[in-house]
Amino acid sequence: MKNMHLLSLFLISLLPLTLAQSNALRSLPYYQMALKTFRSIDTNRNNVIERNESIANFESFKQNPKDTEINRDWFIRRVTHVYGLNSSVASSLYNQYDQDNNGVVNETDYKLMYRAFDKDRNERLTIDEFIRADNNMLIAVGAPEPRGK
Ligand SMILES: [Ca+2]
Ligand SMILES: [Ca+2]
Ligand SMILES: [Ca+2]
Repeated sequence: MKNMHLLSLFLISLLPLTLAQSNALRSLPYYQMALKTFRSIDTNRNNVIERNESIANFESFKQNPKDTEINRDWFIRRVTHVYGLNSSVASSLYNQYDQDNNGVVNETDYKLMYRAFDKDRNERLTIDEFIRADNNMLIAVGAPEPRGK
């Protein structure tokens, strides 16, 4: 009985923490944009990006199924169209995606990004992990803050 009481105290004390965290998350400048990206990658809708979903996202981003990389021009076209970023910001974003700095974005870069985003290394990218990391990337490339957030 005493343990039950301790458990409920524990759960109650967690609640405000969770709410505070999500408020902090929502106040990030690119929250809506990052959430939109997260939803598009999380195809099984379990609020976690698994490694295979990240790879599937890479596959779907390529111009042609046979390509082994996402070429820069194609990336810029997609990103300017979907997110309304200008082409120089989109090009900088391509450089961010190119984690091993070899000039092209391929599956290796997606694996490195997955590892970098997965702060607690549990092979699951939560909304929290993804949105924070995606925000840092958008801040790094100087993306204009979306209006009317
Ligand atoms: Ca998922
Ligand atoms: Ca690369
Ligand atoms: Ca994680």
